[in-house]
Amino acid sequence: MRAWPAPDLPALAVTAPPVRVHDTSTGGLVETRPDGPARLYVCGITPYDATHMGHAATFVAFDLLNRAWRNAGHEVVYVQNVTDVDDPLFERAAKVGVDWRDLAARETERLRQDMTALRIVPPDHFPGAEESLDLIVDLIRRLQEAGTVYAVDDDLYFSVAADPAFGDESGWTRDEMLAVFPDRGGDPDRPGKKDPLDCLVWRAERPGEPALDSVLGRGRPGWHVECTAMALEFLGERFDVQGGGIDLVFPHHEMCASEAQALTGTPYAQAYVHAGMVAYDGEKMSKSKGNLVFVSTLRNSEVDPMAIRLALLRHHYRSDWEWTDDQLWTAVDTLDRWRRALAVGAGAPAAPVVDAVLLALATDLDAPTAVVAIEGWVETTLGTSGPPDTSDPQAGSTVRSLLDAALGLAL
Ligand code: 5CA
Ligand code: ZN
Repeated sequence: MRAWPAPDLPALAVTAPPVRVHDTSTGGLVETRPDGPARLYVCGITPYDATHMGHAATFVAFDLLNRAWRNAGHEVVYVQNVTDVDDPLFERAAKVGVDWRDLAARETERLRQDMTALRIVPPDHFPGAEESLDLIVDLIRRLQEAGTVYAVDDDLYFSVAADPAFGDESGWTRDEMLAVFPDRGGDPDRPGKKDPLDCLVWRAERPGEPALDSVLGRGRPGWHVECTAMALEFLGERFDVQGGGIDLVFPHHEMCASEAQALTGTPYAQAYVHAGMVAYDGEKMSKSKGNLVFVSTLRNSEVDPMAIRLALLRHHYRSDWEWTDDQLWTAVDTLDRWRRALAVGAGAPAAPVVDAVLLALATDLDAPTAVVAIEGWVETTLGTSGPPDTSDPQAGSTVRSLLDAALGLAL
Protein backbone atom coordinates (compact mmCIF):
# COMPACT_ATOMS: atom_id res chain seq x y z
CA MET A 1 0.00 0.00 0.00
CA ARG A 2 0.95 3.59 -0.32
CA ALA A 3 2.37 4.99 2.96
CA TRP A 4 2.29 8.73 3.72
CA PRO A 5 4.55 11.69 2.81
CA ALA A 6 7.93 11.91 4.55
CA PRO A 7 8.65 14.90 6.79
CA ASP A 8 11.87 16.83 6.22
CA LEU A 9 14.73 15.50 8.34
CA PRO A 10 17.33 18.17 9.03
CA ALA A 11 20.92 16.92 9.02
CA LEU A 12 22.75 17.45 12.31
CA ALA A 13 26.36 18.63 12.54
CA VAL A 14 27.23 15.85 15.01
CA THR A 15 26.80 12.08 14.83
CA ALA A 16 24.60 10.52 17.49
CA PRO A 17 25.88 7.63 19.66
CA PRO A 18 25.10 3.96 18.88
CA VAL A 19 21.53 3.09 19.82
CA ARG A 20 20.73 0.82 22.76
CA VAL A 21 17.22 -0.53 23.37
CA HIS A 22 15.52 -2.76 25.89
CA ASP A 23 15.12 -6.26 24.45
CA THR A 24 12.21 -8.29 25.85
CA SER A 25 13.86 -11.65 25.12
CA THR A 26 17.00 -10.94 27.14
CA GLY A 27 15.37 -8.55 29.60
CA GLY A 28 18.10 -5.92 29.32
CA LEU A 29 19.55 -3.15 27.19
CA VAL A 30 21.23 -4.29 23.98
CA GLU A 31 23.22 -2.24 21.53
CA THR A 32 21.81 -2.40 18.02
CA ARG A 33 24.60 -3.11 15.51
CA PRO A 34 23.05 -2.77 12.08
CA ASP A 35 25.02 -4.64 9.45
CA GLY A 36 24.08 -2.52 6.44
CA PRO A 37 20.78 -0.66 6.74
CA ALA A 38 19.04 -0.92 10.11
CA ARG A 39 15.96 -3.10 9.62
CA LEU A 40 12.81 -2.41 11.62
CA TYR A 41 9.40 -4.11 11.58
CA VAL A 42 6.58 -2.55 13.61
CA CYS A 43 3.21 -4.21 14.00
CA GLY A 44 0.69 -1.77 12.60
CA ILE A 45 -3.03 -1.29 12.95
CA THR A 46 -5.98 -3.52 12.37
CA PRO A 47 -7.90 -0.86 10.46
CA TYR A 48 -11.40 -1.01 11.89
CA ASP A 49 -11.30 2.20 13.91
CA ALA A 50 -9.29 5.41 14.05
CA THR A 51 -5.76 5.83 15.45
CA HIS A 52 -5.98 6.31 19.22
CA MET A 53 -3.37 7.73 21.60
CA GLY A 54 -2.09 4.23 22.41
CA HIS A 55 -1.31 3.51 18.76
CA ALA A 56 0.16 6.99 18.38
CA ALA A 57 2.43 6.49 21.42
CA THR A 58 3.72 3.20 20.02
CA PHE A 59 4.34 4.62 16.55
CA VAL A 60 6.07 7.70 18.01
CA ALA A 61 8.31 5.38 20.08
CA PHE A 62 9.53 3.54 16.98
CA ASP A 63 9.82 6.82 15.12
CA LEU A 64 12.34 7.84 17.80
CA LEU A 65 14.28 4.66 17.05
CA ASN A 66 14.19 5.35 13.32
CA ARG A 67 15.45 8.91 13.92
CA ALA A 68 18.10 7.81 16.45
CA TRP A 69 19.50 5.36 13.90
CA ARG A 70 19.50 7.96 11.14
CA ASN A 71 21.20 10.49 13.41
CA ALA A 72 23.80 7.83 14.22
CA GLY A 73 24.55 7.57 10.50
CA HIS A 74 22.55 4.49 9.51
CA GLU A 75 20.21 4.00 6.63
CA VAL A 76 16.94 2.51 7.82
CA VAL A 77 14.55 0.08 6.14
CA TYR A 78 11.26 0.33 7.96
CA VAL A 79 8.26 -1.97 7.47
CA GLN A 80 4.89 -1.42 9.10
CA ASN A 81 2.01 -3.71 8.23
CA VAL A 82 -1.74 -3.22 8.07
CA THR A 83 -3.74 -6.21 9.34
CA ASP A 84 -6.52 -5.85 6.80
CA VAL A 85 -7.57 -9.52 6.96
CA ASP A 86 -8.58 -10.45 10.51
CA ASP A 87 -11.60 -11.20 12.71
CA PRO A 88 -11.96 -7.85 14.52
CA LEU A 89 -12.15 -6.03 11.18
CA PHE A 90 -14.76 -8.43 9.80
CA GLU A 91 -16.81 -8.26 13.00
CA ARG A 92 -16.85 -4.45 13.06
CA ALA A 93 -17.68 -4.24 9.35
CA ALA A 94 -20.60 -6.66 9.81
CA LYS A 95 -21.84 -4.74 12.87
CA VAL A 96 -21.88 -1.35 11.17
CA GLY A 97 -23.04 -2.77 7.83
CA VAL A 98 -20.15 -1.71 5.62
CA ASP A 99 -17.93 -3.71 3.33
CA TRP A 100 -14.79 -4.76 5.27
CA ARG A 101 -12.54 -3.60 2.45
CA ASP A 102 -14.17 -0.15 2.47
CA LEU A 103 -13.83 0.10 6.26
CA ALA A 104 -10.15 -0.89 6.09
CA ALA A 105 -9.44 1.59 3.29
CA ARG A 106 -11.15 4.43 5.17
CA GLU A 107 -9.34 3.83 8.47
CA THR A 108 -5.98 3.29 6.76
CA GLU A 109 -6.38 6.65 5.05
CA ARG A 110 -7.17 8.26 8.39
CA LEU A 111 -4.00 6.68 9.85
CA ARG A 112 -1.96 8.21 7.00
CA GLN A 113 -3.28 11.65 7.86
CA ASP A 114 -2.65 11.15 11.59
CA MET A 115 0.90 9.92 11.01
CA THR A 116 1.62 12.81 8.64
CA ALA A 117 0.37 15.34 11.19
CA LEU A 118 2.52 13.75 13.92
CA ARG A 119 5.59 13.83 11.64
CA ILE A 120 6.20 10.10 11.79
CA VAL A 121 8.78 9.02 9.23
CA PRO A 122 6.79 6.74 6.90
CA PRO A 123 7.65 3.08 6.40
CA ASP A 124 9.50 2.11 3.23
CA HIS A 125 7.08 -0.81 2.91
CA PHE A 126 3.50 -0.57 4.15
CA PRO A 127 2.03 -3.96 3.22
CA GLY A 128 -1.54 -5.02 3.77
CA ALA A 129 -2.28 -8.69 4.38
CA GLU A 130 -4.69 -9.02 1.48
CA GLU A 131 -2.26 -7.65 -1.10
CA SER A 132 0.44 -9.89 0.44
CA LEU A 133 -1.67 -13.06 0.25
CA ASP A 134 0.62 -14.84 -2.22
CA LEU A 135 3.71 -14.42 -0.12
CA ILE A 136 1.83 -15.39 3.06
CA VAL A 137 0.49 -18.55 1.40
CA ASP A 138 3.96 -19.26 0.06
CA LEU A 139 5.34 -19.12 3.61
CA ILE A 140 2.59 -21.45 4.85
CA ARG A 141 3.51 -23.93 2.11
CA ARG A 142 7.19 -23.75 3.03
CA LEU A 143 6.23 -24.38 6.66
CA GLN A 144 4.19 -27.35 5.45
CA GLU A 145 7.10 -28.73 3.42
CA ALA A 146 9.33 -28.36 6.49
CA GLY A 147 6.87 -30.59 8.39
CA THR A 148 5.91 -27.89 10.90
CA VAL A 149 2.22 -27.64 9.99
CA TYR A 150 -0.70 -30.07 10.40
CA ALA A 151 -4.40 -30.05 9.58
CA VAL A 152 -7.36 -29.98 11.94
CA ASP A 153 -10.41 -30.51 9.75
CA ASP A 154 -9.70 -28.12 6.84
CA ASP A 155 -7.67 -25.64 8.92
CA LEU A 156 -3.89 -25.61 9.29
CA TYR A 157 -1.91 -25.21 12.54
CA PHE A 158 1.73 -24.42 13.19
CA SER A 159 3.29 -26.85 15.64
CA VAL A 160 5.22 -24.95 18.31
CA ALA A 161 7.19 -28.15 19.01
CA ALA A 162 8.90 -27.57 15.64
CA ASP A 163 10.87 -24.72 17.23
CA PRO A 164 13.27 -25.61 20.05
CA ALA A 165 13.51 -21.88 20.84
CA PHE A 166 9.74 -21.50 21.37
CA GLY A 167 9.27 -19.29 24.43
CA ASP A 168 12.56 -17.42 24.10
CA GLU A 169 11.04 -14.19 22.82
CA SER A 170 8.64 -13.68 25.74
CA GLY A 171 10.48 -15.73 28.35
CA TRP A 172 7.04 -16.84 29.59
CA THR A 173 6.27 -20.22 31.13
CA ARG A 174 3.70 -22.51 29.50
CA ASP A 175 1.27 -21.75 32.32
CA GLU A 176 1.62 -18.02 31.72
CA MET A 177 1.04 -18.57 28.02
CA LEU A 178 -1.99 -20.80 28.55
CA ALA A 179 -3.52 -18.25 30.92
CA VAL A 180 -3.82 -15.55 28.24
CA PHE A 181 -3.97 -17.56 25.01
CA PRO A 182 -7.80 -17.84 24.80
CA ASP A 183 -8.25 -14.08 25.33
CA ARG A 184 -5.66 -13.25 22.70
CA GLY A 185 -7.08 -15.12 19.73
CA GLY A 186 -5.85 -18.63 20.66
CA ASP A 187 -7.99 -21.79 20.79
CA PRO A 188 -6.20 -24.10 23.24
CA ASP A 189 -9.17 -26.45 23.68
CA ARG A 190 -9.88 -27.28 20.05
CA PRO A 191 -10.00 -31.07 19.65
CA GLY A 192 -7.39 -32.42 17.25
CA LYS A 193 -4.62 -30.01 18.19
CA LYS A 194 -1.28 -31.58 19.07
CA ASP A 195 -0.39 -28.88 21.58
CA PRO A 196 -2.92 -26.43 23.02
CA LEU A 197 -0.48 -23.60 22.18
CA ASP A 198 -0.24 -24.40 18.46
CA CYS A 199 -1.50 -21.48 16.40
CA LEU A 200 -3.73 -21.27 13.38
CA VAL A 201 -1.97 -20.43 10.12
CA TRP A 202 -4.85 -21.04 7.70
CA ARG A 203 -8.58 -20.89 8.36
CA ALA A 204 -10.67 -22.55 5.67
CA GLU A 205 -13.79 -20.71 4.49
CA ARG A 206 -16.81 -20.79 6.81
CA PRO A 207 -20.31 -19.89 5.64
CA GLY A 208 -20.89 -16.16 5.99
CA GLU A 209 -17.21 -15.31 6.62
CA PRO A 210 -15.01 -13.44 4.14
CA ALA A 211 -12.64 -15.77 2.28
CA LEU A 212 -9.87 -15.34 -0.27
CA ASP A 213 -8.90 -17.64 -3.14
CA SER A 214 -5.52 -19.32 -2.87
CA VAL A 215 -3.67 -22.50 -3.74
CA LEU A 216 -4.64 -23.69 -0.24
CA GLY A 217 -8.30 -23.34 -1.23
CA ARG A 218 -10.69 -20.63 -0.09
CA GLY A 219 -9.99 -19.22 3.35
CA ARG A 220 -7.69 -16.77 5.06
CA PRO A 221 -4.34 -16.74 6.83
CA GLY A 222 -3.90 -16.62 10.58
CA TRP A 223 -2.73 -13.33 12.08
CA HIS A 224 0.78 -14.31 13.21
CA VAL A 225 1.89 -15.85 9.93
CA GLU A 226 0.84 -12.68 8.10
CA CYS A 227 3.45 -10.64 9.97
CA THR A 228 6.11 -13.36 9.74
CA ALA A 229 5.71 -13.51 5.97
CA MET A 230 5.78 -9.73 5.49
CA ALA A 231 8.80 -9.26 7.76
CA LEU A 232 10.84 -12.02 6.09
CA GLU A 233 9.89 -10.78 2.62
CA PHE A 234 10.86 -7.14 3.12
CA LEU A 235 13.61 -7.42 5.77
CA GLY A 236 15.05 -10.92 5.52
CA GLU A 237 16.28 -13.11 8.34
CA ARG A 238 17.48 -11.84 11.70
CA PHE A 239 16.46 -8.24 11.17
CA ASP A 240 17.42 -5.66 13.79
CA VAL A 241 14.25 -4.84 15.72
CA GLN A 242 10.75 -6.27 15.95
CA GLY A 243 8.58 -3.61 17.55
CA GLY A 244 5.05 -3.19 18.79
CA GLY A 245 3.06 -2.68 21.96
CA ILE A 246 3.67 -4.95 24.95
CA ASP A 247 0.27 -6.53 24.35
CA LEU A 248 1.94 -8.34 21.43
CA VAL A 249 4.72 -10.09 23.42
CA PHE A 250 2.63 -13.25 23.55
CA PRO A 251 1.27 -14.88 21.48
CA HIS A 252 1.87 -12.61 18.49
CA HIS A 253 5.62 -12.02 18.54
CA GLU A 254 6.36 -15.42 20.07
CA MET A 255 4.51 -17.15 17.23
CA CYS A 256 6.05 -14.92 14.54
CA ALA A 257 9.51 -15.66 15.93
CA SER A 258 8.79 -19.39 16.17
CA GLU A 259 7.45 -19.74 12.66
CA ALA A 260 10.52 -17.98 11.27
CA GLN A 261 12.95 -19.90 13.45
CA ALA A 262 11.38 -23.26 12.57
CA LEU A 263 11.70 -22.45 8.89
CA THR A 264 15.08 -20.72 8.66
CA GLY A 265 16.91 -22.11 11.69
CA THR A 266 17.97 -18.57 12.60
CA PRO A 267 16.41 -16.11 15.04
CA TYR A 268 13.66 -13.95 13.60
CA ALA A 269 14.88 -10.61 15.00
CA GLN A 270 17.90 -9.47 16.99
CA ALA A 271 15.86 -7.51 19.52
CA TYR A 272 12.20 -7.39 20.51
CA VAL A 273 11.20 -3.94 21.66
CA HIS A 274 7.84 -3.27 23.28
CA ALA A 275 6.02 -0.08 24.14
CA GLY A 276 3.93 0.20 27.31
CA MET A 277 0.16 0.48 27.23
CA VAL A 278 -1.66 3.79 27.26
CA ALA A 279 -4.80 3.72 29.37
CA TYR A 280 -7.83 6.00 29.54
CA ASP A 281 -10.54 6.04 32.20
CA GLY A 282 -8.58 3.49 34.22
CA GLU A 283 -8.25 0.81 31.55
CA LYS A 284 -5.99 0.00 28.59
CA MET A 285 -7.14 2.14 25.69
CA SER A 286 -8.54 -0.38 23.25
CA LYS A 287 -10.90 -0.54 20.36
CA SER A 288 -12.76 -3.44 21.93
CA LYS A 289 -13.43 -1.51 25.18
CA GLY A 290 -14.25 1.74 23.40
CA ASN A 291 -12.37 4.03 25.87
CA LEU A 292 -10.64 5.95 23.14
CA VAL A 293 -9.10 9.32 22.43
CA PHE A 294 -8.52 9.65 18.71
CA VAL A 295 -5.71 11.61 17.10
CA SER A 296 -8.10 12.61 14.32
CA THR A 297 -10.67 14.04 16.76
CA LEU A 298 -8.01 16.30 18.26
CA ARG A 299 -6.73 17.25 14.82
CA ASN A 300 -10.24 18.16 13.77
CA SER A 301 -10.54 20.40 16.84
CA GLU A 302 -7.55 22.43 15.61
CA VAL A 303 -5.19 21.04 18.29
CA ASP A 304 -1.54 21.56 17.29
CA PRO A 305 -0.27 18.06 16.36
CA MET A 306 3.14 19.01 17.78
CA ALA A 307 1.46 19.40 21.19
CA ILE A 308 -0.01 15.89 20.86
CA ARG A 309 3.46 14.61 20.02
CA LEU A 310 5.08 16.43 22.94
CA ALA A 311 2.45 15.07 25.36
CA LEU A 312 3.39 11.55 24.20
CA LEU A 313 7.14 12.24 24.41
CA ARG A 314 6.84 13.20 28.07
CA HIS A 315 6.29 9.51 28.89
CA HIS A 316 9.03 6.92 28.52
CA TYR A 317 7.91 4.51 25.81
CA ARG A 318 8.22 1.49 28.11
CA SER A 319 6.02 2.85 30.87
CA ASP A 320 2.30 2.23 31.12
CA TRP A 321 0.49 5.50 31.62
CA GLU A 322 -2.92 7.09 31.48
CA TRP A 323 -3.93 9.76 29.00
CA THR A 324 -5.62 12.85 30.44
CA ASP A 325 -6.60 15.94 28.50
CA ASP A 326 -4.68 18.27 30.84
CA GLN A 327 -1.41 16.74 29.59
CA LEU A 328 -2.29 18.08 26.17
CA TRP A 329 -2.99 21.60 27.46
CA THR A 330 0.28 21.56 29.43
CA ALA A 331 2.08 20.61 26.21
CA VAL A 332 0.42 23.52 24.38
CA ASP A 333 1.79 25.94 27.04
CA THR A 334 5.23 24.30 26.95
CA LEU A 335 5.47 24.66 23.17
CA ASP A 336 4.51 28.29 23.49
CA ARG A 337 7.54 28.86 25.78
CA TRP A 338 9.80 26.82 23.52
CA ARG A 339 8.74 28.82 20.47
CA ARG A 340 9.45 32.07 22.34
CA ALA A 341 12.95 30.86 23.21
CA LEU A 342 13.65 29.75 19.63
CA ALA A 343 12.45 33.12 18.34
CA VAL A 344 15.23 34.88 20.27
CA GLY A 345 17.71 33.50 17.71
CA ALA A 346 20.76 33.55 19.98
CA GLY A 347 20.54 31.55 23.20
CA ALA A 348 22.29 29.49 25.81
CA PRO A 349 25.07 27.29 24.37
CA ALA A 350 23.50 24.62 22.13
CA ALA A 351 26.30 22.02 22.04
CA PRO A 352 25.64 20.54 25.52
CA VAL A 353 21.91 20.22 24.88
CA VAL A 354 22.56 18.56 21.50
CA ASP A 355 24.80 15.98 23.20
CA ALA A 356 22.34 15.42 26.06
CA VAL A 357 19.35 14.93 23.77
CA LEU A 358 21.13 12.56 21.37
CA LEU A 359 22.56 10.53 24.25
CA ALA A 360 19.17 10.26 25.98
CA LEU A 361 17.53 9.02 22.78
CA ALA A 362 20.34 6.55 22.08
CA THR A 363 19.85 5.16 25.60
CA ASP A 364 16.59 3.25 25.21
CA LEU A 365 14.77 6.14 23.51
CA ASP A 366 14.58 8.21 26.68
CA ALA A 367 12.46 11.08 25.38
CA PRO A 368 11.45 12.41 28.84
CA THR A 369 15.13 13.02 29.68
CA ALA A 370 15.61 14.68 26.29
CA VAL A 371 12.62 16.94 26.97
CA VAL A 372 14.06 17.96 30.35
CA ALA A 373 17.35 18.92 28.62
CA ILE A 374 15.42 21.12 26.17
CA GLU A 375 13.46 22.71 29.03
CA GLY A 376 16.75 23.61 30.72
CA TRP A 377 18.00 25.32 27.56
CA VAL A 378 14.68 27.18 27.13
CA GLU A 379 14.63 28.48 30.71
CA THR A 380 18.27 29.61 30.55
CA THR A 381 17.72 31.30 27.20
CA LEU A 382 14.58 33.09 28.41
CA GLY A 383 16.21 33.94 31.75
CA THR A 384 13.46 32.52 33.93
CA SER A 385 15.69 32.60 37.02
CA GLY A 386 18.54 34.97 36.30
CA PRO A 387 19.56 37.05 33.31
CA PRO A 388 18.82 35.55 29.85
CA ASP A 389 21.79 33.72 28.34
CA THR A 390 22.25 34.58 24.67
CA SER A 391 25.95 33.76 24.48
CA ASP A 392 25.57 31.32 21.54
CA PRO A 393 24.55 33.25 18.42
CA GLN A 394 23.55 30.05 16.52
CA ALA A 395 21.70 28.41 19.40
CA GLY A 396 18.16 28.98 18.12
CA SER A 397 18.69 27.37 14.73
CA THR A 398 20.78 24.50 16.19
CA VAL A 399 18.13 23.63 18.80
CA ARG A 400 15.35 23.98 16.21
CA SER A 401 17.08 21.41 13.97
CA LEU A 402 17.73 19.15 16.95
CA LEU A 403 14.07 19.20 17.98
CA ASP A 404 13.02 18.36 14.46
CA ALA A 405 15.61 15.67 13.66
CA ALA A 406 15.70 13.86 17.00
CA LEU A 407 12.25 14.36 18.51
CA GLY A 408 10.14 15.03 15.42
CA LEU A 409 8.99 18.40 16.78
CA ALA A 410 9.01 21.00 14.00
CA LEU A 411 8.48 24.35 15.71
N1 5CA B 1 -2.61 -5.37 13.71
C1 5CA B 1 -2.09 -5.85 14.96
C2 5CA B 1 -0.59 -5.97 14.94
S1 5CA B 1 0.00 -6.98 13.61
C3 5CA B 1 -2.51 -4.92 16.11
O1 5CA B 1 -2.14 -5.20 17.23
N2 5CA B 1 -3.26 -3.88 15.77
S2 5CA B 1 -3.79 -2.77 16.79
O2 5CA B 1 -4.52 -1.83 15.97
O3 5CA B 1 -4.49 -3.38 17.86
O4 5CA B 1 -2.54 -2.06 17.39
C4 5CA B 1 -1.61 -1.36 16.56
C5 5CA B 1 -0.30 -1.14 17.32
O5 5CA B 1 -0.57 -0.30 18.48
C6 5CA B 1 0.33 -2.42 17.88
O6 5CA B 1 1.75 -2.30 17.84
C7 5CA B 1 -0.18 -2.46 19.31
O7 5CA B 1 0.68 -3.20 20.16
C8 5CA B 1 -0.21 -0.99 19.68
N3 5CA B 1 -1.24 -0.66 20.70
C9 5CA B 1 -2.54 -1.05 20.70
N4 5CA B 1 -3.19 -0.54 21.80
C10 5CA B 1 -2.26 0.20 22.49
C11 5CA B 1 -2.31 0.97 23.70
N5 5CA B 1 -3.41 1.11 24.43
N6 5CA B 1 -1.16 1.59 24.09
C12 5CA B 1 0.00 1.48 23.37
N7 5CA B 1 0.08 0.76 22.21
C13 5CA B 1 -1.02 0.13 21.77
ZN1 ZN C 1 2.04 -8.03 13.77
